[in-house]
Amino acid sequence: MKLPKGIYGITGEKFSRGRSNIEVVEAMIRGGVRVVQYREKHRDKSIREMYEECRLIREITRKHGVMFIVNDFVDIALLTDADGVHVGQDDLPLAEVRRLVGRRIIGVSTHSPGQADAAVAGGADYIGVGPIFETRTKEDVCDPVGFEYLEYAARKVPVPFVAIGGIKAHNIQEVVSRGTERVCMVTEIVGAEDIEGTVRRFSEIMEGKASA
Ligand code: TZP
Ligand code: MG
Repeated sequence: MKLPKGIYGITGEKFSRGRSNIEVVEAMIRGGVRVVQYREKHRDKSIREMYEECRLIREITRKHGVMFIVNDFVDIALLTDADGVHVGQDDLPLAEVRRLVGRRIIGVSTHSPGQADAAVAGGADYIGVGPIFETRTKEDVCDPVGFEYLEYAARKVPVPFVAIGGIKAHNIQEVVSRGTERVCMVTEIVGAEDIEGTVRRFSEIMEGKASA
């Protein structure tokens, strides 16, 4: 299974204006996302709650043929039969994650060409590239990586990559024009009043059917 092109949907309940992760996922799918990542950094949410949410999201995504990826929690990914997991540079080492998940998809967040090369050599199925712009959505985020790294990813990285971090309506075109086929936005989508319409519009921009 290969990471689909287009908008990569990701949860972020803290930014979703009181709507649950489940409601947000349903709206994103109606808007046309082909992949959903469960990302939950709430310290007040129990593992049990996250597991139950993932079970539901797995059911919903499966019904619609949408890929489902779990951030950080390899155990929850396996128990809910997710299609894959996403890990950062400070999470479990890629080789160990591979031992646990077998043939499932592994995505790795990267912030430099060196990290991209290491992730590819280590068997990552796709990489995250970012933050492209400044963002306050993620705690302890590094400085923006700049277009140079984005262009490196577009030209040299042999696995799919998804651009992330501070991407909005006013700058998505700039990201797409540098060879990006997959884009992830957290606040711009989960915080939108009309999530479904927003995803549809960004998908059209990515397909070149609309301009921002
Ligand atoms: N990884 C790098 S930046 C980021 C993550 C999870 C947050 C992106 O959020 P936003 O709201 O799209 O800037
Ligand atoms: Mg992580």
